[in-house]
Amino acid sequence: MNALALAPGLVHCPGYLDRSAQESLLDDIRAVMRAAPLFTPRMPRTGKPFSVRMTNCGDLGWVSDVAGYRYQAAHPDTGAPWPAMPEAVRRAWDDLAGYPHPPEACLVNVYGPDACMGLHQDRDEADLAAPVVSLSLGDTGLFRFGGTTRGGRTRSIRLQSGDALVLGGPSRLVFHGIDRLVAGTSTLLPEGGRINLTLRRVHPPA
Ligand code: MD3
Ligand code: FE
Repeated sequence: MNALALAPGLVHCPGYLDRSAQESLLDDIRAVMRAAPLFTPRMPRTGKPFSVRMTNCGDLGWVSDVAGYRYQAAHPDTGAPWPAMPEAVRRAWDDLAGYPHPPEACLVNVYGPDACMGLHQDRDEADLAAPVVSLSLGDTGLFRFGGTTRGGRTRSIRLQSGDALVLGGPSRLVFHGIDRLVAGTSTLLPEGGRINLTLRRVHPPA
């Protein structure tokens, strides 16, 4: 496996999933989206919608609405439990996370051609000892990351279809986001756009 350490605890694995593994994972995620339809998250307080739509699989899902950000066991619109995490998602965690407990949540972010995600930290998880593992499908996303305080210098890399990213240790709390997509860079999604999965541990192990 090709693994590039971009910062302590931040590892980029370009081409982690080959084309057939991407197609198979996409089938799994389409089934997740049928069971748990995409929802539009909103900013706490203001209610401003995100440009990215989301769903989840696994025991817990990340949601955001006017009341705040949180993990919960039920879909915010249907009230149904989240569908199970596909086997391939679990395998990627076991392969990449280096953490001896299974992921509890897999957030699925769906980007249309003009969607982006502003710089933020992921700190809604009580278990910050576990890494976050990200898998990218579809058009290339320009991923920006900085340090653990806002306003420092940042770097940017291209996340292509099939790439994995592991964010752990000193990089677990770095500021990061997606500036934009690069249209026409993948044929995986016929309609264009990008899907990103983030595999997360929420609670410290019992
Ligand atoms: C660095 N997603 O869902 S994935 C997110 O491509 C999120 O949809 C982006 O940021 C996306 O919160 C970026 C890469 C990523 C994911 C989680 C991280 C980077 C991270 C958690 C901590 C530090
Ligand atoms: Fe994030």
